[in-house]
Amino acid sequence: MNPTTLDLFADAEPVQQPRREQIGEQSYVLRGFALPWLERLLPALEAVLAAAPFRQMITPGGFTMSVALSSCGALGWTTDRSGYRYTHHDPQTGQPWPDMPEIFLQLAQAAAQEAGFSEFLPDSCLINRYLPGAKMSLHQDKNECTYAAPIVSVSLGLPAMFLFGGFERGDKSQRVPLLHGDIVVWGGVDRLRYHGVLPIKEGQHSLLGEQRINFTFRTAG
Ligand code: MD3
Ligand code: FE
Repeated sequence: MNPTTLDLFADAEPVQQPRREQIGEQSYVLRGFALPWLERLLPALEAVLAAAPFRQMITPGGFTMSVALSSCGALGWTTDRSGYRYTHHDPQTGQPWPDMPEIFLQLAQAAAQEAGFSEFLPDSCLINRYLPGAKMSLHQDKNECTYAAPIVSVSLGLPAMFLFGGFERGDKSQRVPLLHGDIVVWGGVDRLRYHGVLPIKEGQHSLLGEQRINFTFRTAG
């Protein structure tokens, strides 16, 4: 055979995306990072949701959020007519939010480490559920007591188009597709960037059906 026509890649795998994409000075997408954890993550999620079911909350402006929420950990993010805040108790049950499962904490810390944040100790995990059509408008996360800690977000189920903006509402946003198993870590100088999620498109995910679930780990207290 003529060595110049030898196809070295004839039976190789297709080229993979880099495992870690940098989307900001201190922001990284870790593609597929959560996939090996799912077998342990999903049963823990079921247990949290049995104690604190998804519910739609009302914004201070009187609108019902399209995203349904739950939380685990010492603090849970809530909103009602009187404002956005973190609480120790689930306003719907009057009970403390469910403990953060050990496997949630381990995953969040492993992801933070991968992005250069080695001391991450989240006390809150907000669980967002998006059905097709649900969205999250451009906003900043400003209810936490410290901005020194990063935020870790885990995407499961249907894909989403994440908007990663600047420091003012009107700044241009970059669009970042987030797929099942992707984790994003934001910290440092990127912590107060505006961000949002475009309306989720109709679809069926093989494991989670017609929904997207996002975990957002934060140090809130
Ligand atoms: C980027 N959730 O719950 S991931 C939220 O996919 C929220 O459910 C989205 O925004 C979701 O507040 C986006 C989380 C996220 C959180 C904080 C950020 C992304 C961020 C702070 C700065 C930049
Ligand atoms: Fe946010």
